[in-house]
Amino acid sequence: MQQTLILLKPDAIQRRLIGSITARFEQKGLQLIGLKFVKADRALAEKHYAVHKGKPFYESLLEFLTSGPTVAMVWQGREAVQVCRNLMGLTDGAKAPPGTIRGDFALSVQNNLIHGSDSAENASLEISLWFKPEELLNWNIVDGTWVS
Ligand code: DGI
Repeated sequence: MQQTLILLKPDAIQRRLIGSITARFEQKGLQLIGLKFVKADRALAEKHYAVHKGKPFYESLLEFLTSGPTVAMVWQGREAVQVCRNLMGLTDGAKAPPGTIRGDFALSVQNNLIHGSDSAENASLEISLWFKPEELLNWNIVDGTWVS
């Protein structure tokens, strides 16, 4: 079973899309094991986007991520990292195919609603940035054998 970090970024909250986006992960069959409402500070945003340090859009990306609350979630399931990336769609909302979250709800490159870890290794790093171990819940999902 794989775990991945999903963030609903400040534009998703401002646009009242928390429910519509979260529904897609539930409907796919993934299991939610961590959930919180967080206003990231600069230090957290810097760690989260460390890989982009030095790029022209870095400062604006940090400003965006710290501009308001985010919903941080950990989803678990078979191939959860790639499954979530597929549900999200391409980074640029204008290029993301219809049927994906960004394809259906986003037009911008930066304000693209959602973050999802891009590898299992990054997922475990990012989960540890946003969650304490005791904030992740191990619970028995009753239809698990039907879904995966
Ligand atoms: O994993 P993704 O979020 O799909 O994309 P990423 O890890 O390459 O980039 C992280 C975020 O940085 C992305 O969601 C939006 C922003 N970004 C990436 N490339 C550009 C960008 N923002 C601007 N303004 N211009 C870019 O070229």
